[in-house]
Amino acid sequence: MTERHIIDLRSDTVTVPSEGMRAAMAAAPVGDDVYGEDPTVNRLQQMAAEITGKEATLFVTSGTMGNLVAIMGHCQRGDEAICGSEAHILHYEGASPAHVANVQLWPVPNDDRGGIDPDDVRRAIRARAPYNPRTALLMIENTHNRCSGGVLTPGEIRALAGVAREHAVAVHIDGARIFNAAVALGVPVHELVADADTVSFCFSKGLGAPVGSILCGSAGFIERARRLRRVVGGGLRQAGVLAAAAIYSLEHMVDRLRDDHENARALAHGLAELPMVRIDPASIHTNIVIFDVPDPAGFVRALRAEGVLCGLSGDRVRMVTHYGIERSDIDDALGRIRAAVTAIA
Ligand code: TLP
Repeated sequence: MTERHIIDLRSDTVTVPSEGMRAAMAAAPVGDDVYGEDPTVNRLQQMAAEITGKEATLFVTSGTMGNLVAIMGHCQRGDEAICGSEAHILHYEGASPAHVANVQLWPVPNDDRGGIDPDDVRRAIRARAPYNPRTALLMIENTHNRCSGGVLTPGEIRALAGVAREHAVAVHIDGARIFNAAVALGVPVHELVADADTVSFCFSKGLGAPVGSILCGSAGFIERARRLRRVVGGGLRQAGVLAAAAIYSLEHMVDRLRDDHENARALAHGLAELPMVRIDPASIHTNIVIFDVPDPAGFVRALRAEGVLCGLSGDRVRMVTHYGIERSDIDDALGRIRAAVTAIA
């Protein structure tokens, strides 16, 4: 019997670099980036500035480092940062704000798409008093990981940023998957981030690079961030080999995110037809498919036995489409999931 191939839907982080990307990495001119002398890193940072419309940018190792350096740059020790109740920074970054930055997170409710009610932000901003924490930062996530890859529009972001601005609170966007949002809305990234002081986004998710994220903001902020990146061990030397993969991803991997979104929708429609799965396919706009089943951990185990890998998002099941997953894999996966569901039932 021939082995069935594994269909890995755990995350878009599992992508491996394509031949073209590897060739670009091998050919990259490099220098010491701690001295600011890596030409490929400098080129990437320039490209990211143009894409986001921010003055300056800084290549960092990961989305987690991008968010942490942003928090350290915007907040003093003992300050508070408001985030959504489902935010990645709150659930999955090792409590880095508390652990490293000595910043307290204050969650406000996320709706099903990852949206936040501006009135909740207004209520969460502390009055100035010697006994209150100082609210220094509002963090917005777009697309929203735990909220089914939900997309926030420029108007929604403007409304949230407007409340922050009234109270001199800075705004950071965790835009790990900002290109998914841009492609889903048909809006350029710079419009999505225009109202934020800083944004970080990742090359190592849907864009398919092996490593890397970038933090974007004003020239003064990025100058401070460069020092803070050093503090957390993120000052890399000949990082151009990594930046080359990131440049390649910006040049070749953005438009194909559309395929991931279509595959996610097809997956959601197929799942909706299965007994015991609860999902509204209309709620899927990007590449993250989250749904309810009676026994999520058992479901993930049963699918693993069928060669379909997926994971949990809280107490729900998560599947993510990405480079390397074709429409035929979705059809194949749905067949295997159907078999697993039938066996469980
Ligand atoms: N998300 C990962 C896991 O950590 C859950 C995934 O598989 O989706 N912000 C957002 C919105 C993210 O989804 C992630 C990674 C990060 C930040 C952190 O990025 P990395 O993993 O590069 O530190």
